This record gives sequence, C-alpha cells and structure tokens, in this order.
Amino acid sequence: MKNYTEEELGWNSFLENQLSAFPSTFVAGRISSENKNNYRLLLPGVGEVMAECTGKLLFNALDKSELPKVGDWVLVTYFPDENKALIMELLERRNTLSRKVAGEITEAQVMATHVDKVLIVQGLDDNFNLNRLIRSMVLVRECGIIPLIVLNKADLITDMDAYLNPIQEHLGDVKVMVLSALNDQGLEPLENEINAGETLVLLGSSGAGKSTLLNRLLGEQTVTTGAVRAGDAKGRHTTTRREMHILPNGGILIDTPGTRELQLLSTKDSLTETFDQISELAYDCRYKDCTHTVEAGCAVLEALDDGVIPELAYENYLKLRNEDAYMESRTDQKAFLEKKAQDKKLHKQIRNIYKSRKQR
Ligand SMILES: Nc1nc2c(ncn2[C@@H]2O[C@H](COP(=O)(O)OP(=O)(O)OP(=O)(O)O)[C@@H](O)[C@H]2O)c(=O)[nH]1
Ligand SMILES: [Mg+2]
Ligand SMILES: [Zn+2]
Repeated sequence: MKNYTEEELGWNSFLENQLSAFPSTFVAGRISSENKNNYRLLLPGVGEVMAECTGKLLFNALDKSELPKVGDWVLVTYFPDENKALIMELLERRNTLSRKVAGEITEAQVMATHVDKVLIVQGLDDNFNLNRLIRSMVLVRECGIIPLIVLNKADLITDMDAYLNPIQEHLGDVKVMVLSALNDQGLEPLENEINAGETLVLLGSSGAGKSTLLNRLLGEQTVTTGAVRAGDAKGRHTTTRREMHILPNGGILIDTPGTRELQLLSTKDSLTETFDQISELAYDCRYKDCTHTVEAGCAVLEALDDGVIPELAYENYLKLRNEDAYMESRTDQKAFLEKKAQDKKLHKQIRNIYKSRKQR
C-alpha cells in the first residue's frame, strides 16, 4: 500500500486550525472505510492502518452520525508495533454528504464527509432516470456540495440529444459529462474536474458503472464490478461498502454501494412532472412575474392547496430555483454565507406559506 502525504489525502487549513485544541501526541489520519467499529485509516507518512474508536468516543456520540465515517479526519494514537490506531477525536467536518432516513425522528445518514464534488452516475441503459437525477442533484446541493452528472455507457446509444435535452431543461447549468467507462471514451473532461487533494464521491444506483469508472481512473482493475441483469439493466449490488481510493494523478474518490440509498428524498411523485406542471400552471397566475410564493391569484399555490402538487415536490422546486446564483460562486465565502442566509429565509418562507394557506 502506497504511503501518502497529508495534502494528497486532502488535508487543509480548516483542519490544521483545529489541531491546537488537542494534545500534540495525537496524529491525524483519514478514514478510508468503515465496518461497524472497525476502520481502515490512511495515516500520512505511514500508510493504511486498522483503527478503532475509544470507548469514550463511542459513549459520547449522541447518534451514529457523530461517529467516524468514510472521509472523516480523526486524531489517533498510533501503535507502530501492531500497525494499529486508537481513534481519540473526530475533527470537525467541513461538510457531509448525507440523506435523511425516515424513522421516529428524522436522522441524517452520513454517506461521506469532507466532500468537494459528487459524481452522480447513471448508465445510458435502463438505468437512466431523470427524476432520480434531479432528486440526487437536489440532495447534493442541499449538502452544499457541487454535483457533476456523469452519463456512463455512452457506447450503448446513438441519440444523445434525447437524453441531454430534458436534462438541460430541468437542471440548468450543472455540468454533464457523457462517457463510456468501458471503452475509455470521453474521460478527459471528467479527469479535468478532479484536482489533487480533492474528494469526490461516486453516487448512483447499482449497475450504473461507478466501480468500472473508478477502475478506469485508477488505471488498474482494483475494484470488483458486476454485470447487470439482462432484462432491466438492474445491478446486483456488487460494491458492498463505501471505500476511499487515491487516484494516481491526485484526487480522492469514494466508491459507494448502489443500494436503495438512492431513494434520496422520499417522494413518490414524479418531480419532473411537477416541474412541467408548475410551468404550465404559471400561465394562469394573475401576475406575469409571479414567484408562486405569496401572490394572490397564484395558480401554483392554489394547486398546492388542492393537493394537486405534492408539498415535497413544491419545496424541491423552490430549492432548485434558489440554487442557480449560488453554485456559480460557491468557492467564495461571502456567497456561501449569503446562500446560508437565503436558505434559512427560504425555509421560513416555506413554513409561512403553509401556515397562511392553512389558515384560510
Ligand atoms: N456498455 C457498457 N457497460 C458498462 C460501462 N461501464 C460499466 N459497464 C458495465 O455495467 C455493469 C455494472 O458495472 P459496475 O461498475 O459494477 O456498477 P456499479 O455502479 O459499481 O454497481 P454497484 O457496485 O452494484 O453499485 C458491469 O457489467 C460493467 O461492465 C460502459 O461504459 N458501457
Ligand atoms: Mg460498484
Ligand atoms: Zn404563481
């Protein structure tokens, strides 16, 4: 196993600044995979070591999301003789890629942490699904992370526009890359998106070709891949756990299992349909420049009242609309804070819309 530097593993000043609060005997490492309380850790200057949490860390965690996850930076005590480490502290996360899991209380399930970009992968066979694409994108953006869309298996189709046109229509200015992981075709634009020290997550349902793509970027057959079913192109859940890999040209890629994890926001309704529906209804709004939030005579709000448009779909519509300006200047701290403030305002607005509609 190759041994990496801190920078190659994604270390930055945000992490460096946290160190002064802890004993200098602790060393920092990054979680590369997780299996219950057994972790694999990449330790700069050392390589891969097995690690476990201290009892204190386990005890103090309020829920599972406060325990180390793939992508996390932790502080450990390292025992070179056994090549093992004890995880003492979890460093603060810059962000988390997480989804909400339904339960008694809504708990966030953390898929990965300290993430720069998420590659939303779909195969251009029966795997392709525009609604799922939109939901994935909403989720990634809600986490404050840049989504990039990867349409894989380009070797299987001829009419690309049939896919690209609706995507462009619904997703606006998100980057879409069309490629074939199998034929090594169209990989360059993607490789240009992956900078040294950046962390990317492969997200997509089983069979989309995430692991095949990872192998291609690694330049070798490191990860197991599996054929899809003949009838419906459904995958067989070949990858079973999230795992971090370091690419030869720099860049850190986290492969994930394509499970039902991909039912990201639990709406049964077709989001695309809702988008179309809203633009159509908008013709009947009293004001031409109606924002469909507070206006009298708004046909969209009326449809919401009547239950014609599901609440969740309406919220996603508002969120997606809110994203455009922000994504352009995401690297800029001021824009980031403005976006946070805007999000807060939007949530409040959504609550108020519901409140005022229910009172009538
Ligand atoms: N035709 C074609 N097939 C591909 C391409 N990329 C991957 N595949 C095939 O798709 C199948 C699934 O690929 P995997 O890489 O295992 O898919 P995955 O997304 O990792 O699936 P899980 O690990 O189950 O989540 C395999 O048979 C691959 O050979 C491609 O570009 N073109
Ligand atoms: Mg896989
Ligand atoms: Zn309106």
